[in-house]
Amino acid sequence: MSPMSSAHHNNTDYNDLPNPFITLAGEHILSASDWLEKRRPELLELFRKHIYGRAPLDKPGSLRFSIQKEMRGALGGIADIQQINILFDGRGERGCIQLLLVTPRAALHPIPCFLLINNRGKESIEPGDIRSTPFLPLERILARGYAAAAFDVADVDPDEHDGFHNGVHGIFDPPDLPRPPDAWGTIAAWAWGASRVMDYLETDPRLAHDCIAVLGHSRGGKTALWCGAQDERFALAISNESGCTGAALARGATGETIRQINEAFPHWFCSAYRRYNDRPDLLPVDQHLLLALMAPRRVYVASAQADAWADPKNEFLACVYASPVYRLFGLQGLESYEMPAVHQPLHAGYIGYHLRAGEHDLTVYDWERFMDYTDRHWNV
Ligand code: GTR
Repeated sequence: MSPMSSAHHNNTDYNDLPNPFITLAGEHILSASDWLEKRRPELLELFRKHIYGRAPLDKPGSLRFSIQKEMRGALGGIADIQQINILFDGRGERGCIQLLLVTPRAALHPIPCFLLINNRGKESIEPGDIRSTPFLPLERILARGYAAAAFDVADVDPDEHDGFHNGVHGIFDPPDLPRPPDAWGTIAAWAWGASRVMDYLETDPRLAHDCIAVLGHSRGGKTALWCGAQDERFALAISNESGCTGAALARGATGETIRQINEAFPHWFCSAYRRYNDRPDLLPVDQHLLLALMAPRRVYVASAQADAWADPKNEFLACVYASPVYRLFGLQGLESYEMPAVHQPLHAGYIGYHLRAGEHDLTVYDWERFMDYTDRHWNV
């Protein structure tokens, strides 16, 4: 495929990217409705089967919510804070995701909301000692009229390779071994957890349910993209430096490779993904198609200049190669196929992008740009 002529790349690998518009059966997709009816479900299935694994259930029948804590006028008077327990049962065991929900007191309803997939430790989102941090700059978020929600990934599945006994794998997986090659990994479990949080957010009448973004950094960014791809209730998925098996194309990778990620984190993806350790060229998908699964909703990819491991160039190129899918919907994906300079965000299209100076991290700069983007497009 050659969706663009102006992106700078010399690597012929990119010419072999799977074409968004040709189905496995060789059928050409020519309309947005065909994309949604035929190609989108096929791609979701390919990502499940070969990369993230298959969640054994969607919303559990046992799902229920209980408000545990409420604090009004917190953070120096500007915020109302709630902690909500999201509870579910399976095989006799109970799971609980503790959701932190922080809303601005001064807001006009309905309030747009960012849901952060938190991978910085549960203590950082405890309502009792909540404070603004660069990773979750609550004061800036509230001052700009947004609500912030956050849950910790460990509530869904601890980030360790224990043979899939703890977390939601232990709660929901059939006990018989061996696990099938497409059994869900930890990233898929966290994405499932973010959807259960959305189940709750939808019930809060103060929130703008059509303006909820799912956002994560690094492993959390991979999760945000896989969650948003599947769960169409999210209007926007934001990937901050998600890199390998997040926003970055696997073909032609200059940062982390599939082999490196599978060896360092054997629990993140399904075991079938290991087949591609040294052969990304054999994958029936690549990560531009993960971004394209957000269409016609929005997606935002953020890279950092010194974060070579997350492969800014391939993160940007995934946005470039996802853009033709937006065009099929009559929408602009990226506004430009030239990689922008640092601190020159591309905000006009349905795919937002920025390159920040500095290292691998989620910073106030990143948050401010995400909110610039949603201010511009959400009419808030
Ligand atoms: C790294 C991993 C990356 C990224 C990162 C993070 O060690 O190789 O894929 O997920 O951790 O989550 O900070």
